[in-house]
Amino acid sequence: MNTLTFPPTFQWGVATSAYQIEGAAQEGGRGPSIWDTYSHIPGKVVHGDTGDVACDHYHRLETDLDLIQSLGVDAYRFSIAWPRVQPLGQGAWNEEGLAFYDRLVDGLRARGIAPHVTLYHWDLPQALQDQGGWESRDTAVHFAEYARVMGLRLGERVASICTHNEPWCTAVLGNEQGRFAPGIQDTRVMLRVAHHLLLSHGLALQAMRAAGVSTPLGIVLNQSPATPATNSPADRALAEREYAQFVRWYMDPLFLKQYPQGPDLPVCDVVQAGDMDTIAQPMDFLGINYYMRLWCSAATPPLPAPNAMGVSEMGWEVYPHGLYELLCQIHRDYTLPPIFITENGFAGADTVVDGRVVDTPRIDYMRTHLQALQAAMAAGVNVQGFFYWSLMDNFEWDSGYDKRFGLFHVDYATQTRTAKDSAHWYHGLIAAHRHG
Ligand code: IFM
Repeated sequence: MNTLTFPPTFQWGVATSAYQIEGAAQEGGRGPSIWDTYSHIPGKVVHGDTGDVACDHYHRLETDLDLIQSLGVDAYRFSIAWPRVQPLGQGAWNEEGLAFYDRLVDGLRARGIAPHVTLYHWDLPQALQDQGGWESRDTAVHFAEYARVMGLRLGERVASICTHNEPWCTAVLGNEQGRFAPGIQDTRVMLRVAHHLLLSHGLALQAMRAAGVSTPLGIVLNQSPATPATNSPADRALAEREYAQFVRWYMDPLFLKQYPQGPDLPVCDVVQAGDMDTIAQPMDFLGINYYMRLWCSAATPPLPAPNAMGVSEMGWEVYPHGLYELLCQIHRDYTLPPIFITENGFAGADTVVDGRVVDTPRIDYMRTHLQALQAAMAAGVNVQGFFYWSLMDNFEWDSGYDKRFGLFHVDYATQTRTAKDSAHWYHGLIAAHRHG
């Protein structure tokens, strides 16, 4: 641990999202989201799991706030369920839902923890999906109004507001691969969705700023460097293409006002005059979620990744150096605002034995990724904080409750939270920084 030294102003945090922890899916006036619909379709989620109850966080807010505080973190990143505050995604607001987030924000502040808000972590109101979802430009307009209202309601009490979490996942997993809600498999739709997500981000920043919201505003992107499996032209071309579709498809519009272009790259058919200017609003911060690299082999069958440092329960290669590579690359390619690592985490086969969860691989994952982060900062990348994903085990989308990312183990039968060894390790790391 003593090899990890971060500046005294560095923000240590943990992250969650609404659908993954809240539960209370039909309570407090909440409307249905696309994940309620999707998770209830047989065969879509492992074991037929849904977010109906999840971690029951909605009912356990106060004790969960104490849990967060027990880690000694500076910051907590959470998302607002749009259908909880505006059940149809347009029109009437739900005061009971708004009051829940008031309590969350005020409870964090009372404990000395800075709230970091995400407006969209994939739970689109079903009523908007019924009108075309993100394929429709109107959804971007509704999102900007939602952002304006939330910015006015919470802005003065929170440390940051980010528009979208991982738009690549919404676009590609939800609308091209059909693995996530709403379960569409159509590349043309995916491209339209990606564009309207980016447009909605720009419109939301404009709307919040025009309303006088002075909170730091940004977006969160999942990013990975792309490694060609060999030095062959085919592998290198594949790596370039995958990087363009995964990273540059979002970064270039946001920072260079254009989509990547090339013979192998698709073209989006809904871009209107002025859209790229709208998308490229100045940002106060950029959130990066890093889990693994893109391993690119054009061979049939593909050459396997080396997996020298193992794989997580998700089957994801553990590759901490990729965080360093990625941060240095985007630092070279763009003029960036301050960066936060808004997610980084490990899914392990965690079990409680005699009240303890020994999760050494997670501690190794955190330590090695923080070392890579430290190296990137030493190389000049401006990173101001790190949020571990996740505070506690939760609903891992199409993997249901099978995959455990948390610092706290959750027994879903009893809703008992148990601190894993990694929670104690993280607490110690933060305390060591605090006390110099
Ligand atoms: O659980 C997800 C989260 O919702 C978004 N980023 C990746 C995490 C792990 O898959």
